[in-house]
Amino acid sequence: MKHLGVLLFLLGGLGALAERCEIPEVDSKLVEKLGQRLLPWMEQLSLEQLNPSIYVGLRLSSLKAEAKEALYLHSLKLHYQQSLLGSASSNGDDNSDFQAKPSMGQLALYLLALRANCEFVGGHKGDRLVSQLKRFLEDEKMAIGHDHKGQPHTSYYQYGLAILALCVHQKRVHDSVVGKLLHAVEHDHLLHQGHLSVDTVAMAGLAFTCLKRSNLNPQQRERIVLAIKTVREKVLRSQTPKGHFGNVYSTPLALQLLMTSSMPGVGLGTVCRKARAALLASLQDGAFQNVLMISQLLPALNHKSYVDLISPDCLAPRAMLEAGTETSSQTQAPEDIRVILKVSSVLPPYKHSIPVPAGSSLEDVLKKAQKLGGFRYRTQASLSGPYLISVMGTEAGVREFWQLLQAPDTPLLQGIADYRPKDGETIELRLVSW
Ligand code: B12
Repeated sequence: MKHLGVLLFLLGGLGALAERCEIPEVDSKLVEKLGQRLLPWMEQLSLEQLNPSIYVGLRLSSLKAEAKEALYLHSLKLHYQQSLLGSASSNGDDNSDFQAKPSMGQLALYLLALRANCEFVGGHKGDRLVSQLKRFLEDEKMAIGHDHKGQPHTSYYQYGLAILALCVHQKRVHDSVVGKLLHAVEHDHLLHQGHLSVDTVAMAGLAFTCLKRSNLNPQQRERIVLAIKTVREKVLRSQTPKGHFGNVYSTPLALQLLMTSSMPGVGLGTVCRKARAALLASLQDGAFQNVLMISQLLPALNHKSYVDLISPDCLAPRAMLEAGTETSSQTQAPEDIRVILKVSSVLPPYKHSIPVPAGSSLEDVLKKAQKLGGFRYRTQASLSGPYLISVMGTEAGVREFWQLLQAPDTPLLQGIADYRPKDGETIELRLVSW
């Protein structure tokens, strides 16, 4: 009888484990390699290059870069405060200084970075930043409108990020602001081009989880609890046969969300281990070169999420990162390949075969095409790298973007700086709505 009791207790324990998204530790060498890719970026200290997501990712990881980390936060403070609180107009939507002024989402990430260093935003300057972020959200709320028919100027991703950032600083936003994100979840509005955006859903889930834990909007508690359940289910349903949630690059945020709490009856442990295996395979294939992506992945590999920034553990032991010795094995000059570049969204349509050295990025292809003549493009710096904003003089308008596709119809999962086309591949740039 006693043995049966022990057995049931053990089985119960195993059951509880299966309901948590706990993934076995990943080889520390692999994690270190990922961290090392962030180091060169931490030496770029101009406003355009600064990336608060890198700082957040590192602080929530198992790695540290002590002196560099401190200097990086210092530069973030200097540049973000200067550009946000400087004399220029403060609404940020004036085209002329839009690029220089951090957006709503960038300001939110900056606040997450402060919290990752166990600081609460405060003082006169801090209060002004908080007010600015709240104003951004109010503007977005207006853009969505009373009838919820409109769209935020930025995206629901940034809307969720901003609520999350204020929440981890224990700053309350009005119920009506939270209400817009709740409505979007309740009515399946978190879509890109008609498809569920797993990153956006995961970000909304992280924001709601923070609100639930901090109890900042008690009047909406029931709706928040239900929305968390909804988004978690959506993320689970997005798992591909390989194991990713959505695609490889939305898996880190999805895991962050699933790690925030247990979920009975869905075999969460098994689901997350499958995702981990898929991520490891992608890591081995070299899929994680982009620093923003690495910054979202490192916390998940360390069993952390942005919600942990409610009360971060700044004394947690982390391994010191040393600069890596990744060397390229290429000794001879690479041979040339040809990439066919196609733009059908303009008149006359453009289609040319562009010779570039093997291993070139799509950005190298665009540069070469421009140099050869007959092709023009422009990019804008973003935290994910160069974002293509204009092709052949045609700039993407409101809710439009220049989509990157592998012909005939497969959207690329990487940007122009990271994607490396193969010999004979056709890449199309297509102006689409989202
Ligand atoms: C919203 C969003 C979009 C919107 C952006 C417009 C808008 N007004 O917000 C739309 C739908 C247009 C879009 C387009 C693309 N996106 Co997108 N996008 C996102 C999302 C959900 C949030 C970005 C964000 O706001 N970040 C927060 C703010 C504070 O950071 P930011 O740098 O200031 O934000 C700007 C950039 O992120 C830029 N942007 C958006 N996507 C991408 C992708 C790349 C590669 C670059 C360089 C820039 C960029 O738009 C943001 C607003 O200005 C992320 C998800 C994630 N996990 O990060 C995916 C994400 C970054 N996108 C991704 C991809 C692949 C693309 C596309 C390349 C898809 C394609 N085949 O064309 C294109 C970009 C093509 C181009 N012209 O260069 C991937 C990138 C993966 C990677 N390896 O780096 C992500 C992670 C989604 C995913 N899981 O696949 N995207």
